[in-house]
Amino acid sequence: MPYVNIKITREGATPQQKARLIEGATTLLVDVLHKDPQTTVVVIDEVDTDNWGIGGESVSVRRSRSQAPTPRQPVKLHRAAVSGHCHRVELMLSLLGVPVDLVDVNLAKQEQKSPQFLTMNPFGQVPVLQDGDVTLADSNAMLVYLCQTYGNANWLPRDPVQAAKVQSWLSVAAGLLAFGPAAARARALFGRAFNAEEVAARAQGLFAVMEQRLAQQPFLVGAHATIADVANYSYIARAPEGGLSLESFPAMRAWLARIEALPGFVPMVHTAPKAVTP
Ligand SMILES: N[C@@H](CCC(=O)N[C@@H](CS)C(=O)NCC(=O)O)C(=O)O
Repeated sequence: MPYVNIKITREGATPQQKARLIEGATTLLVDVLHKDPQTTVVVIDEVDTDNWGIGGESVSVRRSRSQAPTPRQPVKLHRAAVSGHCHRVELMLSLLGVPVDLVDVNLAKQEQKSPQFLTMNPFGQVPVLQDGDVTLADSNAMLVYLCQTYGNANWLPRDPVQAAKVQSWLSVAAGLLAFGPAAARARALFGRAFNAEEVAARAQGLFAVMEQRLAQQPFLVGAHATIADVANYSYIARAPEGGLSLESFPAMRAWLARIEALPGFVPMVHTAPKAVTP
C-alpha cells in the first residue's frame, strides 16, 4: 500500500492548507507510482512542507526513476511549421519525450480543407493529432490529452483550484492570445484581414496582465510549468513578428527564457515577414 510520511514543520498551517497538502500528497503518490487513484489508499501521518518524500526517498529521486508511459508507435502530428497552434503541441510532445512523426500540411494549397483532412478535423484546421485510434483536433485539447496520457500531474494539476487556473489560461490562449498577438502576426506575415489597431490593443492588454502575473511567479500558474505555459508560449515568443515588441515586458521575457530552458524544449521557426506566402 502506498504510504507517505508528512510532518508540518511550519507552525500555523490552517485546516484548509493541511487539506490541500494532503490532496497534493495523494496526487503525487498516484502520479509517481502510476496507480489508479480510485484504488490507491494513502495513509498520511504528518506533513513536512520543506521535504517531500515517499517511504524515506525524496520525490525527485522517485520521479526520475519512474517510467512514464510512451506510445506503442510514434504519434502523428499534422501541422504547419509557421503555426503557433501547431508548435505548442510539438513543444508538449518534445517536453514529454513522446516520439512524433510530423506531417506537413500546406495551408497555402488549402490541404486542410481536403475531404480526407476534413474527416480528421471537420473545422479544416491544423493541428490534428493521431495516436493509435485516437484522432484529436484543437491544440489545447491535445495538450490535455498528451500530459494526462504521457506526462505527470505537474502539467495539469488534479487540485480543482489549480486545474481551474490552468484552464483559464487555456481560454486566454484560445481567445485573447489567438485574436491579439497571433492575429497581429497572421496579419503581418500572411495578410490576414484583422484590424491592426484592434489586435494590437488586445495584445497590449494581454501583455499587461501577463507581465504583472509573471513578475510575481515564475510560471503562469505558480512555481512550475503547466500546459498553461505551453499553450501561451509560441505566439508570445513570436509576437515581434507581428510588430509587437516585448522590450518593455522583462518578466514575460524571463518567462520565455524559463520555458526555453526546460529539458526537451524545441523552438518554433522564425518566420521573416514576406518570406512566406499565405
Ligand atoms: N482552435 C484551433 C485553432 C487552430 C487554427 O487556428 N489553425 C490555423 C493555423 S494557426 C489553421 O489551420 N488555419 C487554416 C484555416 O483555418 O483554413 C486549435 O487550437 O487547434
